[in-house]
Amino acid sequence: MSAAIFDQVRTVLKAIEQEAPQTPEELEQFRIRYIGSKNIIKPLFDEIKNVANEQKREFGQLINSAKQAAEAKFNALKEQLESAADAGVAGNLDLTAPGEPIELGSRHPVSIVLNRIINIFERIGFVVAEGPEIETDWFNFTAMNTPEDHPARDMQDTFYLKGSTEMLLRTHTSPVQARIMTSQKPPIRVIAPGRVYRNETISSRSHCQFHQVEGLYVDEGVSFADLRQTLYYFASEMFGATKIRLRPSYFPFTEPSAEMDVFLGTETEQTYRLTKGTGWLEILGCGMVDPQVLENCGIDSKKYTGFAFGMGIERQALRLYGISDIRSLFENDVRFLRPFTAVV
Ligand code: 2NM
Repeated sequence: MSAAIFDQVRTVLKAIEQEAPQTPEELEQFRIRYIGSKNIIKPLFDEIKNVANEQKREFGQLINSAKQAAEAKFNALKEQLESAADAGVAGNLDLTAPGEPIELGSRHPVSIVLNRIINIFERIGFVVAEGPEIETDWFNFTAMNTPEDHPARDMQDTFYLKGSTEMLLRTHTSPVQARIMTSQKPPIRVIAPGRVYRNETISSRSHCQFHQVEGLYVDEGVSFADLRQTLYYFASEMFGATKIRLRPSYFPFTEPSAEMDVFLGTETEQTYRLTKGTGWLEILGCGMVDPQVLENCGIDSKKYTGFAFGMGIERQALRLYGISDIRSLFENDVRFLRPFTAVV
């Protein structure tokens, strides 16, 4: 009885040694037969109870050696087949084949316009300043002299963070200037470009997120004449304008406040349409920084004065490129955006 069982195991062992699977499919058959959950070695372990006591140890070792032989052979063959497969892939590669073409991107019209504006102001000593888009009520409104009951603070116009009356998405980039003024001493000459957020529910054409650039100059003796000359320089560089005009306006953070128009004339069809036949185009808002704003930010308003201005970028981009629908600036369809590459 015992001898027959021993022979049976030896036969299995010999079979394992003679097996020579060549393909992944054959190797899988090998695995199922000798290693898988229904392998043919497993039942042999049960035979141990039929083996004479003094031979049990030897029998156990014999079965284990069959089991180990199966596993060792499987692992070795598996590795061989895998490295052969890798070599096959490498062998099939045509290293001289032309590569996939890399498509070049292009600058977004908003970036092009923004970069031009920044560049114009950098040439006269302004430096770019940035700040967080999630702001506190204080930096966005209170520092900017916007009273508690001002309509801009309304939930209808401003996105507050969920459950908060204190944290909001900035509605302009003025909080960037407020942060600069509270942390630096004049002279301050900054230009603050960035994304701003307003809750515009009026129509599908109005957008809740757009880009703005604001400028600020604070020093001893900064005057309205400095404001006017700086903005004239900007208008001539940006639009080739030869004339500007300032019309009285109102902002909570400036006094006096003004709106600047540039003269483009009505010579061409485009300028006629753009200026509605008047030759004048409204570009930006500006003014002398309200002394209260300076004081709110810890700057002595008896010693220092400042001017500031701000404009929306999308609006300028639409005009400069004759784009008729603002939504095309947000859809990021490359077929629309690519033609602007040339204008960088
Ligand atoms: C505008 C118009 C007028 C402005 C004011 C300030 C600050 F921080 F100095 F008070 N920053 N930007 C300002 C002034 C912005 O945007 C139409």
